[in-house]
Amino acid sequence: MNGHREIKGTLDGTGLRIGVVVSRFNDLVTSRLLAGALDALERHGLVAERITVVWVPGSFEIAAAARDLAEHGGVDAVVCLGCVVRGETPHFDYVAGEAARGVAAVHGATGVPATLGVLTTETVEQALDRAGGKHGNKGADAAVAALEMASVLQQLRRPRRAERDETG
Ligand code: INI
Repeated sequence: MNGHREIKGTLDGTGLRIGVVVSRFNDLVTSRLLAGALDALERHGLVAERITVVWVPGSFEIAAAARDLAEHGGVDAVVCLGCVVRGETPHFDYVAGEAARGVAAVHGATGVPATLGVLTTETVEQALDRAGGKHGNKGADAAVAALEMASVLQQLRRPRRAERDETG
């Protein structure tokens, strides 16, 4: 069918500003998620000067920093990186749940999209597999998703051509 409006994000990071919030807890894993995210951003046209990296103590704190960065940091999207390992804490469900809920709420509160690169695994080994190991790098995936969402939202906020023509 023709004539419908279709919006697709590009992955072109040229001109965008991106924030990255990364948790120090399990930094063996999260430093690899960060490396993957930075590599992906730079491969998609972001220059280092347009990337802000914020370290926080643990995944529980990610959303608070992400929200402030979204509100005051002048960024087009925020990438959230952390690692919660079930075996390490009886608080797994709280920490992982609050991290995901908090990150999801960033866009509603600020209008800036935030993507979730917080691993939730049974073991550190499973996490390492997803931080540049045999299952890819979820930090890179979250970074690319942030570029796509920044582009989608930019397009949604641009008036449609017909509306622009009507209003001159
Ligand atoms: N934080 C994590 O990011 N991952 C974990 O696995 C974890 N464990 O196991 O407890 C963890 N805890 C710290 C938490 O995120 C907060 O920093 C802490 O509770 C202080 O608010």
